[in-house]
Amino acid sequence: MQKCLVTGGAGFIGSNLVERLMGDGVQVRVLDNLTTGVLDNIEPFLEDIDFKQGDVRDLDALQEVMAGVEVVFHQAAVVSVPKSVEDPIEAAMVNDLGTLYVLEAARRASVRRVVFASSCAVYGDLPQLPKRENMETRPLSPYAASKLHGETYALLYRDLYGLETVCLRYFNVYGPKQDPTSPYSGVISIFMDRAVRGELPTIFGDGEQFRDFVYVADVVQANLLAANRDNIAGAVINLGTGSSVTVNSLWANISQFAGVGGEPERVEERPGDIRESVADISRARELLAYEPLYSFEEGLKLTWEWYSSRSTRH
Ligand code: UD2
Repeated sequence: MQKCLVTGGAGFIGSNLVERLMGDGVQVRVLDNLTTGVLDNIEPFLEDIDFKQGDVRDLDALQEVMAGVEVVFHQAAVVSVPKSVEDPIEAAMVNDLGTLYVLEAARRASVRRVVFASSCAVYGDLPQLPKRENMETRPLSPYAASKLHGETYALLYRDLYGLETVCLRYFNVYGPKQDPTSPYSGVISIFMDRAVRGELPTIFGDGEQFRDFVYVADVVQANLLAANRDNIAGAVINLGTGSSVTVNSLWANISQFAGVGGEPERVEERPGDIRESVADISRARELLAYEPLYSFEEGLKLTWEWYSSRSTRH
């Protein structure tokens, strides 16, 4: 891969991807409208990447940044489920139409492959576990619907136009650069942020609900594999670790790093919360030769180091 484009490259996952691509010597372009992404995330690379502030709803801007690009990593999106419920039109404009524009600009620019950031949200709360890609989908939010629509378009572009597309269904991604400031931020970023201040978190429900938490460097690794492996065009692939951790044990781990004692506040279960989620990652193993490289303990330790160093800088 010589030249690539990362949409949403100033966001949490996008900026981690940019960092790795730069380390690998790839020429990187970033398109980000800086709505949720921040330049701070890519500040060390700004001189060496081709950064354009722009929106995926702008086909002209997309065509401009797509010229000469071999691979597109499409990470830009309205990433908040509750925001998508508040404003489903905006979510559809950015996530549905924006993805269609990205695919169309890629087709026009003869891009080789587009890797699309989809989500485990497409499964909804159907009870079967672990989640496998051939299971029924049931989006419960405009966000989830938009990710499923993005997958549909990606497959369509492969079938109609021969554009190689690969969809990765991210489970609960965590790690450095995840923004903890919104009430809907990822639980690990919120717990870390509390812990560095010596504060206790709030746990919704009994805390025995569990998630498949995947460290961002493994998500980056999988994106690179998805960009480079042969014969995977048209694939939809779960991206998790295959194991799960409860919210209670998550806090137990973080409170140990932080040396924060005491009982977290416990409140009612969050409405609409999914009780249990874990990925079957056989397909990722088979098609991508993907193997998570970071255990939960390692990922959590690296994440803790990042949040604690950030708090001393600010
Ligand atoms: C994740 C994704 C979301 C969507 C969804 C699909 C993130 C940040 N969100 O939502 O985009 O794809 O999966 O199912 O990855 N919790 C607490 N206290 C807190 C915050 C959270 O107890 O202060 C609990 C929460 O009730 C939930 C768990 O932690 O049971 C995980 O919450 P989350 O918001 O990090 O992620 P999730 O799985 O709801």
